Amino acid sequence: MKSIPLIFAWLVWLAQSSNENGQYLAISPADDNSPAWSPDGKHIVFESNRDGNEEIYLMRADGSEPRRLTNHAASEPWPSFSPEGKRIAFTSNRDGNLEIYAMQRDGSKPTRLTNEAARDLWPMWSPDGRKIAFARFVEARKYDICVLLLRNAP
Ligand SMILES: [Ca+2]
Ligand SMILES: [Ca+2]
Repeated sequence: MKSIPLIFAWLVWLAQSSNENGQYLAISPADDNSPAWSPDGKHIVFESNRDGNEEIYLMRADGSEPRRLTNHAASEPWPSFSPEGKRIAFTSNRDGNLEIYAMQRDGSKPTRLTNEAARDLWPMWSPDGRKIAFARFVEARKYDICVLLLRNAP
């Protein structure tokens, strides 16, 4: 039997296991984290360093068709879908400081939403699409929860 080239191995590695709480699918052995569902349940947005640098990816819920949405030397963790599924909020230090950004679901038009010296991270969209809650680092072991009111919300 021919061995599977490593570059494709993660695409076909779909382990299924179960315990008393249900079944889980381990979709990829790469260093992937920060998963979030699209509102229609068809996709999962997540963070991965599979290309050597933390970026945001979108894949179908079965792990197929992964697509990189960001391409920047900075770290880009914690993506979150807007409730209508058209935009994705995320965290990035691409401007030298952790800030909240949003982009279209195809990765286009990344826009910075915060501009504070404090570290701003972990955005979560409100169900009405008009606000984003996030955490702001204040000092060691202390974060605040902040809410951003979006100007161009639906
Ligand atoms: Ca990056
Ligand atoms: Ca900041």
